[in-house]
Amino acid sequence: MKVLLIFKDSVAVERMAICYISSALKAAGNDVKLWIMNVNPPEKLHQYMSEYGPDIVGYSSMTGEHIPLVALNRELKEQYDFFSVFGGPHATFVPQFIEEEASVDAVCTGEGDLVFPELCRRMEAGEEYWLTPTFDVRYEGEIHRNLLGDLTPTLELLDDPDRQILYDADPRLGKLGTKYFMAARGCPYKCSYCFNVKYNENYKGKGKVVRCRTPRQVIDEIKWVMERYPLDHVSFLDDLFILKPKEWLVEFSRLFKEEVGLQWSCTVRANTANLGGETTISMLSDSGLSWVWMGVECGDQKVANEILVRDLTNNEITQATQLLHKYNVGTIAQNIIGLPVPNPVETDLKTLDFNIGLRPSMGHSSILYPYPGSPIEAYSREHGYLEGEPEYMETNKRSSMLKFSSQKDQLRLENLHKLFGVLVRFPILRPYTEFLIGLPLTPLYRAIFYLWYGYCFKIKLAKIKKFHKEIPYFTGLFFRMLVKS
Ligand code: B12
Ligand code: SF4
Repeated sequence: MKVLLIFKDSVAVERMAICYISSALKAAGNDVKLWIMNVNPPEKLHQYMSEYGPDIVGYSSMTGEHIPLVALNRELKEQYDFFSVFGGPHATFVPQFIEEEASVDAVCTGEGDLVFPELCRRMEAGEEYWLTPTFDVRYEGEIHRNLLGDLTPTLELLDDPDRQILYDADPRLGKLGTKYFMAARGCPYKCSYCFNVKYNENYKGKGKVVRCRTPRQVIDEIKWVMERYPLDHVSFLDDLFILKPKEWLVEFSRLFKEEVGLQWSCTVRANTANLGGETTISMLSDSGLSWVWMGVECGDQKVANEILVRDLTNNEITQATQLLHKYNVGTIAQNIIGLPVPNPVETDLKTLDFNIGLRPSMGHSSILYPYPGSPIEAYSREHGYLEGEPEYMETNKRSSMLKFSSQKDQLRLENLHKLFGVLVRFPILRPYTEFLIGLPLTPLYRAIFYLWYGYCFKIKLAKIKKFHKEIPYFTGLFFRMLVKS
């Protein structure tokens, strides 16, 4: 089968879904090509479609991105004959969008590595492809909803992700000094704003939640990249990197230090960092761990535990931060503002103050987006903060979609989000915060937000050697993000 994969915009981060899907399809004998919307002019896609003539076009999409991708699919369907499949988080959590969109032939409602090649095989063999597990398929005017297949039992089974297809489709991505990897999938925690709660519910009884690749596989993947592309910093996208068994971390640290020898970063949860204790953090630091993403989320402990279901105390977060800093591991404190509470800005200012006290290497905040299927979506609806069918934007870095009692709060929290990192870094500005966030200067603050973000990542934390060469790429991204809705 000839399969054309399409996604919207890499935003400087590897789309691992594309790499895994591509390698699985190729291993099963399919021909696979990739089109990234932001990389090429749209008119070229028509030439590409005519020349390549794909049997299947597969779109990978998060919520928000699905809007331009569905529009593109509609347009392509008018001119070409192919089978269209949507996968990724939007298809997983809102599979019913197939009902509203007649141009969509199938949606993949979970992991695609094993089932997408099976769908292709059945189509090619003339078998009942509309009954393929995990897919909802439109066939002869009817939508067949099939049960989820099992989770891939272990990631060791999967072929190395096909990174080449990504770097060929977007050569500038291949030239960036930071590259992203994934050593494991899954997280058992129940944070109410995270996709994992619903995901684990959907897959209950269908396999292990947390699955790892072996340290050897991960190191070989990194070395494959090092031999072909510039690489200064290795960043892990795992939901919770530090969740791995101690022996996995020991083996990985040894191999990483001996065979890679670069700086790396990953995700931790404050209590897990504590549980790993001094020996783990000191070992990881010695292997090159230079900074971590750590969820702080909300400085109001009651809101953090009752609404965000964090199951952590502020004290644990403080101890974890101190432990990491003691071993020279920097921290990016991740926070969520604009929560469904009666006094959102007051709560957010508590979060700001807690962050100022923590003194992380970078304070970062996101505006709460109650993604479909997440417990916080249900909570927001039940408590009158979310109504109707909200239009999800492609990025949650812009404004809140919750309904607050005061219009002024919308502006204030949008502005606080933009200035959050700068305020954490320069506490001298704290007394002026309420004044600054009340000013109608959001476009300026938005520019400050992205510049600060870029500076912290590229210069302060990741220490990219040839950053000057990346400036044109990030300038383009900066303007794309400014206008993104
Ligand atoms: C890395 C990452 C990013 C990266 C790369 C994006 C990506 N999708 O890969 C970046 C930094 C760009 C990113 C950005 C955002 N992200 Co993000 N991100 C992740 C993260 C941590 C890992 C993604 C990943 O590689 N997963 C591993 C792969 C293998 O799994 P997968 O993507 O689900 O793909 C499997 C299936 O879905 C399916 N599949 C996928 N595509 C296709 C296509 C076809 C045709 C088929 C058949 C199957 C299929 O098969 C794949 C293999 O099994 C996930 C959480 C997670 N663990 O998934 C959040 C996640 C995807 N992100 C999320 C969000 C909300 C965002 C942002 C919108 C947040 C923001 N701050 O604005 C932005 C969007 C930015 C923008 N567009 O401007 C949400 C999405 C929720 C939703 N309903 O869409 C997630 C689920 C986390 C969460 N908060 O719950 N993100
Ligand atoms: S710890 Fe992180 S990955 Fe796990 S459920 Fe909570 S937010 Fe999601």
